[in-house]
Amino acid sequence: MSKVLSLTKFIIQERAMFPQATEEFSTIMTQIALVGKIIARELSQAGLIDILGSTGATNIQGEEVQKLDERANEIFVQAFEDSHIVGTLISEEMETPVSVSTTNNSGTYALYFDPLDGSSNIDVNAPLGSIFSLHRLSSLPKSNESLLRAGSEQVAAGYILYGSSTILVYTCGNGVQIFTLDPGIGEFLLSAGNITIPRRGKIYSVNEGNRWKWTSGMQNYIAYLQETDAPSGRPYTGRYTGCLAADVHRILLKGGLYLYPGEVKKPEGKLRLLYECAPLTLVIEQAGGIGSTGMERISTIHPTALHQRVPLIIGSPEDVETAEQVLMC
Ligand code: AFP
Repeated sequence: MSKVLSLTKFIIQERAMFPQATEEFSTIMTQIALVGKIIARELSQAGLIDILGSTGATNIQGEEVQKLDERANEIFVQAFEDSHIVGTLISEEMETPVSVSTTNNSGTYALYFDPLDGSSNIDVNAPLGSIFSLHRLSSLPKSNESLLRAGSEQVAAGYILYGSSTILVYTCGNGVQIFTLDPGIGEFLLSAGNITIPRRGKIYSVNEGNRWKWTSGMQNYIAYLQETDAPSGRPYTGRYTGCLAADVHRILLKGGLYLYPGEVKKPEGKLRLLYECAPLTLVIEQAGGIGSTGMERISTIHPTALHQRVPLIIGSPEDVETAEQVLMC
C-alpha cells in the first residue's frame, strides 16, 4: 500500500523544511481545506435542495449571481470571520473588501478568491472550482490601494476543483502539490507531489465562439494550431469546459495552453487579474509554465483596480512563448 499523507501532515513536514511555510500559513490552509469540503458537500446535494438557479441579482462584474455563487462566497467569509491571521477578504463576488480582523495588530494576511469559478456549469453538473490567492501585508490595509498587489508578491495560491473527485492544488513557492478529498474520512490526501507541466503540449483550450471578436493575430494563431504539421506536433486538439480551474488543471497535467484573449471591442478580456489570472499563474509558474497576457507576464502586472480584467494565455512554456511571439508581431 502506498504511503498516506494528509494535507495537515504534509503542511507540518513542509514547515520543518521551508521556513516560509509558517504556522500561520498552516492554519490558513486548514481553513481553505474546510471551505473546499463544505462547498463539495453542498454541490453534491445541489439537485436535492433548493440551491440551483439564479438569485435574481447581478454582481460587481455585471454577471447574474447564482445561488451557489452566493453560498460559496458565504462559506469563505464564515471560515475566515474573526480570524487572527487573515484580516481582509477580497472576493470576485463582493464589491468591496471585507475586514475580518479582530484586533489592530493581527490579520495581516489578505485572501483573494473566486468562490465558485465556472458558474455556467452549476445547473448542468459540470466541473466547478474555487480559486484563491494569499498575500502578506506589512500592516492592515488603510485603503483599497494597498490591496492592489502584483502576482509576484503572492505567498501562496491554488484552487479547489469539484469534478469527478474534489482536489486541492496549491503552491506556497515550493512546487505544486495535489491533494484529493477522501469523502469517507473527510481528509485531503496527497495524490501527486512536485508537479511539472510538459514543456509543450497538444491541447488548446479557448472559447472559439468568440473567434470573430478577436484580433486577426489571435485568429491566425488558433488557425495555426489547427493546421497539420507533424514535425511541430500540429494539429492541436481543442478542450473547453467553461470552468477555468478545470481547463487549467488539464493543461497543468497534460500540457498545451489555455487562452482567454482580449477582443477588438474589449481588449481587457473577461478574466479577473487578482482572483483568477494571478493565482493560476503562480501555480503554473511553480510547475515550470508561464502565464501571460500575450504582451506581458501576468505576475509582473501591478493592478490598478481590484476587479481588473486582463487577457490570459497560460500553460506550457514553449506553447505560451510561441503564442507571445505570434501576437507581438
Ligand atoms: P465565473 O467565475 O463568473 O463563473 O466565470 C467563469 C470564467 O471566468 C472562467 O471560469 C471560464 O473559463 C470563463 O469565465 C468562461 O467564459 P465564457 O463562457 O465566456 O467562455
